[in-house]
Amino acid sequence: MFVRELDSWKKLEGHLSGVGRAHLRDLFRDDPRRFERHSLGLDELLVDYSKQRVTTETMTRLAALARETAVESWRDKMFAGERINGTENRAVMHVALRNRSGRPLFVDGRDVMPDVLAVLDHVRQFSEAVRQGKWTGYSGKRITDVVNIGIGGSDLGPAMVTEALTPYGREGPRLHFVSNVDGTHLVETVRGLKAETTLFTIASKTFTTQETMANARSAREWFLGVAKDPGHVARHFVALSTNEDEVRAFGIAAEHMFGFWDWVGGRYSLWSAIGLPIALSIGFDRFEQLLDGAFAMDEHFRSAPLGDNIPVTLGLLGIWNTNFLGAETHAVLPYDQYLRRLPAFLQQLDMESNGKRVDRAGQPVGVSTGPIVWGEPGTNGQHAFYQLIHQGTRLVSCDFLIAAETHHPIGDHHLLLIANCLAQAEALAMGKPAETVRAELIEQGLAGETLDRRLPHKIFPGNRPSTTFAYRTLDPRTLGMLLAMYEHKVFVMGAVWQINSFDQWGVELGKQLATRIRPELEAEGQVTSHDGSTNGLINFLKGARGAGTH
Ligand code: G6Q
Repeated sequence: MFVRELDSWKKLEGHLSGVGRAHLRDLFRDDPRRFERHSLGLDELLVDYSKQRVTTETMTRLAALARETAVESWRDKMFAGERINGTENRAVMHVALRNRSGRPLFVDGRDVMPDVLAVLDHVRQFSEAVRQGKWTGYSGKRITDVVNIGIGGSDLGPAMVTEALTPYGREGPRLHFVSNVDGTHLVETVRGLKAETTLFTIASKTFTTQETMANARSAREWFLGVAKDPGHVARHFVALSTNEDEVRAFGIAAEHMFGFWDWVGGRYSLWSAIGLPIALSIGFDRFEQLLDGAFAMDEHFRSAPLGDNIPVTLGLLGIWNTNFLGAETHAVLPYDQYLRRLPAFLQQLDMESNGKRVDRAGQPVGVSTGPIVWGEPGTNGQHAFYQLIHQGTRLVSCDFLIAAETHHPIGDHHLLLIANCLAQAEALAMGKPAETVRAELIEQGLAGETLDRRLPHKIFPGNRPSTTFAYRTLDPRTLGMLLAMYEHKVFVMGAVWQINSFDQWGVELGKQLATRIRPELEAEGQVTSHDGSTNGLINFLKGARGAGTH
């Protein structure tokens, strides 16, 4: 049944006309306990969603939607290793990668935990050997720099996490990430690095991704340009992959491969061997703390009742904002410089998972699905795009993230950071009504027509929904909790829309398209095999790069 035809959906539409008129100002005024009622906690994480445009009744009705779309049963299927990724006929078991309970988890009747633990042990041994200087480069010197070559899911997670946990990575090697096939990325990254002290981790689930393989080949060439002896490659190149044959064909021996499995989706893979760069950076014990945090969130997601369940609540609020209040985009606003790459990571997680137009049965979903996710750290964004969120014509839902304690307590910076974060969320919710603006303008000495002309420009309508995530400090465990929370939020939204959040045919298309044009760029003569625009562009670029056909 189409989601919009469900009884609970229709009831939410009816409910909207009442609550849609309510302003957050009034909701807070009318309910002094609104914060307690609409905030949730887990360990050191506080999730305040009282600035979302909901009432207790909205939440009850949203929970009814979750029940009618069988969110809990889909969640249980995921944990039970069922092949819920229907179009690829795969299980979705990233939760096994951080299953710290000692309980078995099964895919096709086989406990996957022994394999998971064996790879974790391999990651531990290798990361410790590199960090302790026992694994050296070909000249016997310790590894000082690690360059991860991977793209998409094989890049964004480790890149974001290692940056987020920079304070924990000071004793490890320096980490670098090369993803773009644009040669600039590799060249600028290895500039200044020494081949004898650089380790490359080639991260690719398939080990066939065009960009990654091109970068890996060029990295090997750069390395051999200095090291000369191909025998040295073994100490400087390791693979993180599911594809042993391709890894061997590239010249990396099986013992230098860190494996994972088809039930780990790329964008959910930072907990797997793809996390090796994280362990190299912060050390294995802290990598385990990251897993512990994710596991705590998994347990909560699995067991907390719908109304107290953080990922379920966030997912349902996402549905409410997207489908009922009409928000088309969702801004991720970490007030934490170390979370600079979180918006990019969540952009992939959310948009690749829920950017789908048909449901599991292949029928058009009939309602808007995954929002456009974007963002920047605060306070930078305040001096740029917040204007549109405050006074533009679109509704943008926002996530604010803020730590109570900073890693760098200099001056009163952190108090300023907290103050800005809270002030923005408050202003977005409460706005500034005409009466307040009028009083301010009068106080500034304005009157009559001048005042009237100025007034509308200075009104802030408010009623902009946001959730604030507050935590003690950004440590590995808290980051693990936050990331697992977002993974499950995306899961819940996909389950409500009845879509497959775990395939990515749009990405696969991208992997095929360029292979056709690539040879045409070098072929003699004008290209005529595409549409007029593509032909024109190909022929212009061929001409401009001296291929002599334009
Ligand atoms: C993630 C996507 C995609 C993928 C990259 C890299 O969920 O499938 O971003 O991670 O295309 O793929 P490989 O790891 O196979 O190189």
